[in-house]
Amino acid sequence: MKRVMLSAAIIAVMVVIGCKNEAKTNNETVQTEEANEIAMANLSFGVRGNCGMCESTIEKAANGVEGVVSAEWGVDKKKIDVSFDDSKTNELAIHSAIAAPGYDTDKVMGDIEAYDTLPGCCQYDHEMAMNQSGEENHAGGVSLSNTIFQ
Ligand SMILES: [Cu+2]
Repeated sequence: MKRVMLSAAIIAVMVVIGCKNEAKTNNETVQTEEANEIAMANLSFGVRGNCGMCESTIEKAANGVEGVVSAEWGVDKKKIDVSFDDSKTNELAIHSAIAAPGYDTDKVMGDIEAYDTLPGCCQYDHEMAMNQSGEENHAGGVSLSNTIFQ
């Protein structure tokens, strides 16, 4: 009879330890998910370009950066909206990726040799105002609105 009691006690202890371990694992999983959400950043900045072909080149360049989740460039405002995982890449890497095929951003000048090989219709004016609000604003020119938020 004593042996049976002892066995029951050992089983009870093991069950308690088992539950504690399980609870701990669940907490760790939740923390990892929170960390992933915090790492997402949104960014908008000016990029010069003329047409739909420019749009696909600019967006392809931005999307080619590891960690970029989405990139949308608008021909009217000369502005790109990018969502990215800021644990994998950063603002300057995205600007540089767009500059590589020849496009000016408001932080990095487009590669000059790449610009020269762009189709004629895509060889935008280097004086073009970028990151436009959509309203006429010749006096203001470039306005920086690089807000990174979660
Ligand atoms: Cu173009």
